[in-house]
This record gives sequence, C-alpha cells and structure tokens, in this order.
Amino acid sequence: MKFAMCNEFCEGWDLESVCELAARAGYQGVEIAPFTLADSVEDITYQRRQQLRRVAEDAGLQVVGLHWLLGKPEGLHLNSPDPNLRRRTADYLRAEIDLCSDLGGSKLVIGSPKQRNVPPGQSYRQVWERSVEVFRKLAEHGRRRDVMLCIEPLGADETNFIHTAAQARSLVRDVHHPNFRMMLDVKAMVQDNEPIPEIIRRSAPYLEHFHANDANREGPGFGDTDFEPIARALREVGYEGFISVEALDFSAGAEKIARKSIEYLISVFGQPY
Ligand code: LER
Ligand code: MN
Repeated sequence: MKFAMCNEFCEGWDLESVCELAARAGYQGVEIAPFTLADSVEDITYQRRQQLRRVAEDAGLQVVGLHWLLGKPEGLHLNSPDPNLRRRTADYLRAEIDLCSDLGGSKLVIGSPKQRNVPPGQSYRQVWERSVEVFRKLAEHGRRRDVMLCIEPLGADETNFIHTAAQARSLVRDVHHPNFRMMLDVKAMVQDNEPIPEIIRRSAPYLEHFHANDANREGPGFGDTDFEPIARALREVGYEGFISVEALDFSAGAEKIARKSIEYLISVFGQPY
C-alpha cells in the first residue's frame, strides 16, 4: 500500500513545506486542494505548474491528484438552475483536469458536496441525468489528459447528491466511460447503510482512490474508527492505489496529523511498498 497526505490541513503552508513534512513523515504522495495554490486555477501559469511539479518530485513524492475542486472561486455549482453557472462550473472542472495532468497527477476527486447538491425545485432524476452527460464529457477530457475522475460518495450530512457508495456505483455504470470511476472516504462510509467491508467489496471493480480519516473527522488513528477490517477488505480485493490521509478537523496541527496518521496506517496496513 502507498500513503499520501492531503495538503490543506497544513493551513497556510507553501507546497515546499508541505512536501518536506510529507517526505519526512514517510508518505509517498501528496494530494492537492487547488484552492491552496490560487484563487482560480486559471491563473496558474504553465511555468508555475512545472515549478510545483518539481517541488513534489524533488521531495521524492508523487502528486496523486486534486480534491476540494470547487471551494474557490466562490459561487460555483454543478447543478445550479442557471445554465451559465453550470457551464462555468463544468469548464472550471475541465481546467482542473488540465492542472492535475500538468502537475503529474492522475486522480480528480469529485467531492465538493455543497456544489453538487440537488437544489430546491429540481428532481434527483433530472440532476442525475444531467450529471451523467456532464461527467461523460469531462471524462473524455480526462482520457486525453490521462486523468481519472473519481466520484466520492459523501455523507447525507454533507450533500443530498450521491451520499451512498451504491449511488456512486450506479453513476459510474451510467456514465460508462473508462475515465469515470469512484473513490471511498472512511468518514462517509461510516454513515452509509452497508457495512464498510461490504462497501469495499462491492465497489472494488470501480475503485480508484481512497481517503483515510476518522469518523470524528480527524486523521486516521485519532478516534475510534477501526481500520483493521478496512485494511483486510482492501487487501482482499487487491486494492493497489494510494491511501490518502484527509483530515477535516485540523485542530491537532499539521505536524501531528501527518505523523500520527501515518504511524497508525503503518500499524494496520504494514510498511508502504
Ligand atoms: C469532503 O468531506 C471530502 O471528503 C473531500 O474529499 C471533498 O473533496
Ligand atoms: Mn474525502
């Protein structure tokens, strides 16, 4: 198993310091939230992209991909009643596919729970059908840039669109494109109606990426979520992607989140390879 860490829990740090910490703590990869790089990814020049890519490479890390895609610029929404805003949001995701590829990454996490909600006045079915079309087009761009789009089921406390792994699997089947698959996130699986090992087994044919956190939204090993059955199921299905530490509660501080999370992951999964 290979381990990565998300960069946004290092609040306010530049990528160099993040990569230095990740490498020192023993991670093999870094996953980037684009809002930490610029207010709009469209402002990041090609030269800057190459510099950022070198920062990770020089630290011996792989850029896994991007997540928290629609936090900035403000106001983006995939399912807005306004067709211009929907188009602008899809165009922004397209620009993030390019950024991901330019940085050497290959996974684009479609999380952004608030910006994918089904708004009042629209039906789930309507949003579903439109999403299938939009994601298929974006996946085609992903194919050109060697980037895999990964839908992330998130708990019903975060979003009303794709809040179970079963829904994510159906969406992957409906989009039906080799560059549109799914990922799993532990704190979301805890809220799902299937047991976690069962989710992993059923999602395995579509599984591309994995976020590790505790049900309490801190890093893995910070609360009561037991990763033993998770590791067993991932091993059983032959998952070979990254396990990426994503804490949403940063109160422990970046150093401690980075170190304690990987210590716990190694104690459960064994040394990275
Ligand atoms: C949000 O809860 C989350 O898990 C992130 O990965 C969103 O992209
Ligand atoms: Mn996540």
